[in-house]
Amino acid sequence: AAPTAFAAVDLGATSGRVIVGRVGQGGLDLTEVHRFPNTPLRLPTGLYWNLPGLFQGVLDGLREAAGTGPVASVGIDTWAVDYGLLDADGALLGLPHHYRDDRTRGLAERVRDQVGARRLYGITGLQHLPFNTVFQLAAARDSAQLAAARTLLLVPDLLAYWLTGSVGAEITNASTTGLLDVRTGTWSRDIAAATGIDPALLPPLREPGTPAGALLPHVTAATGLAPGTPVVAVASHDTASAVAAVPATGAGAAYISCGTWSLAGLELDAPVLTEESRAAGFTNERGVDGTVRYLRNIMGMWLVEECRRAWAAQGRPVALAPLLTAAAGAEPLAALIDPDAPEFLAPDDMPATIAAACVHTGRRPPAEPGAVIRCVLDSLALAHRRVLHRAAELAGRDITRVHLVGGGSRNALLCQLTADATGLPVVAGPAEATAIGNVLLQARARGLVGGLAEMRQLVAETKQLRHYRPQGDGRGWAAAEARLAAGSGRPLIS
Ligand code: LRH
Repeated sequence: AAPTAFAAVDLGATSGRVIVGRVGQGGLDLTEVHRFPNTPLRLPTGLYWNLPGLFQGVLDGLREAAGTGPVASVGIDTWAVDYGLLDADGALLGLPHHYRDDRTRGLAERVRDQVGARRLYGITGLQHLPFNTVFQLAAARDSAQLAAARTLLLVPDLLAYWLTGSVGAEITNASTTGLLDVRTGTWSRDIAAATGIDPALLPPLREPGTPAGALLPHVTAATGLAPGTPVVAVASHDTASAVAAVPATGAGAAYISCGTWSLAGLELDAPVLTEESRAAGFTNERGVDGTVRYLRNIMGMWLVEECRRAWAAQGRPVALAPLLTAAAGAEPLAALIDPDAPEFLAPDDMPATIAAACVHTGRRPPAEPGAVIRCVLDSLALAHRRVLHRAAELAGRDITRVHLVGGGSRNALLCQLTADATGLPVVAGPAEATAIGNVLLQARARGLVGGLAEMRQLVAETKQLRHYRPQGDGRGWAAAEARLAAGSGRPLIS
């Protein structure tokens, strides 16, 4: 039989894409058919996603997908936590806020302390991040918008609703809201009550691989896809899709899903909800088949991208390849930052913010762009080391290798530095893990592939992976970590 084609919609913080994935006869083949920018909108009331614009990009991409031949189904994944609200008529009440909007700063800590940090963690298992949905809703508590709202839809569920008219909450992404009970996999009435959120806003949960409706007639007319084409709930949290496609076979694997964020951790079959784990800032998000993504968010390539954006505004050259060559030649471990310091979440001027952080920890700030990028990559590698070693301790696991997937896996310098810093071999790729996870969940819903292990085997067999061996004895990294912690005046991870 000919391979079956699936359309994967994958929206990231800076761009969206539609990919056609063909699965069959032991093959797995991806073609990007459309890519469009995702540019946040700054309005008087805050920072937003231009969701109607993104939806148009999705429709354009689906039309391209239809142009390649029959498409069996559509799946959607995006970044986590952000949502839109529907009124009683099913109309969207305003644009979704961007998670980097600053309206939850300070408030998130207050809500956490009111409800109780341990109680929140014991139920939701989530790393405290100021933008978790529960805190965004707390910031909207007295708004006219929330008063009119009847349904909350996370971004991929909202796009699926616009495509199908059908409403649901896919569970991997629901697990990032701070409103899901990670132990039972159901919405937590307890947390909703404690934070004053009406539980009626929260739609029925969907497991990845289950139906999410069929394309509406006006959508099939606009795209050329066949009438009744199903939308499948994939692992709609992009990180969940990426982890599902990590080509790990056997025990001992850790992963880093590296794009705008670096999500570093382990796949477990049960959450770790201890006080130590909470204090160390680990999250227990839900993965495919009830697995747990035990990881920590690390500020990832955002740091690099924001430097490039600032330099571009100054008319300086910002092509990535020459910057990485310059970074490779720059002095190692000269300047270091804690990438997770809150000032890096949404600064006006990233290079200046990095320089100020170096001064604060008593280091000479990097001057040239190459040195700035080296500072960022060294600091990310050090954060990978810190987080993976702590994850292994807290989960009682041994790590023997690191799978680095996502766009960051194309960055050979970052891969090598991560191997050196962690002292572990790094297997890099695939860069398009998220789209692959999206496609494979759809293929699985059709019975074309089996469980997670079989999906990963297929990725390992069909994708080109690169291997990085650790160099050096790691002593330089240990000393750098100690220096950074001393300069920061606080532990970098507890
Ligand atoms: C990565 C990601 C991450 C979330 C963040 C908001 O794209 O989904 O897993 O924490 O965006």
